[in-house]
Amino acid sequence: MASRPFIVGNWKMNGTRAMLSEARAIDRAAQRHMKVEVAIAPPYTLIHAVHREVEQIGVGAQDCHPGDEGAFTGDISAPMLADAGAKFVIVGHSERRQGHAESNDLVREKAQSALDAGMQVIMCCGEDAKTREAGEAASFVTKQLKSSLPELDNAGDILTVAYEPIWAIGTGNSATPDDIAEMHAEIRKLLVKLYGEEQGTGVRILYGGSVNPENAREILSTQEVGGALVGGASLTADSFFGIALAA
Ligand code: G2H
Repeated sequence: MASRPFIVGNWKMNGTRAMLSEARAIDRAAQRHMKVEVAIAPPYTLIHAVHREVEQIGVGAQDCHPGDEGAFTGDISAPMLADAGAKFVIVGHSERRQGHAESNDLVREKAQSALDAGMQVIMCCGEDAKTREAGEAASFVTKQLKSSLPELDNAGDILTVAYEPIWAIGTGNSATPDDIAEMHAEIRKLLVKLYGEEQGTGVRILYGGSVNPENAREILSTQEVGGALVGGASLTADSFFGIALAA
């Protein structure tokens, strides 16, 4: 089980081949800072090209279809992603759960499909502002995760959880260290309950939501934070590595 901080860039729907130079720069920086595990999830169209260009960093996808192949116009399956060079798949991001009405069941099927194709999974979870204001953030996230996570014998080796409060995503307002610590402790409790002490404690829990080079040190030194899932600030090597260096 890896214990290095894990810093993952989620490029979302950003990036053409012109961005390959940023991927190369991130890779060069990662080769100089081996104490941090670095990965990026570019859009589908760049996965293979990034995979071919980099040596050190991991390359993953932002989503996958739950099936292997078939008449699903516009979709991409997990085996196709693995074939393109992806080593992990992000599933259950709130921009998929909300914007594409993805249920917990569908997210779990996608996670299983990615694992069956030999990739790792980054499982996202997080509450919206209304749920937090109602004091129900912890129970919501626990239920969401419980229904989204697949059964696993070796969770510590193949699963990462990313806590991303929806109200913090792309807003510039990250959650406070206290809120993050409290939620990550709840998530850890659930992981140990589901997967047992050894495997449950081996799963890294990332924080995501407006992480940037300025707030990264405080967030990454918070209890039970094993790294960060970074959106906007992962689009240039300078800002992304500013975060990785804070780890
Ligand atoms: C949360 C995060 C990356 P940002 O979605 O997954 O995005 O860092 O832009 O808030």
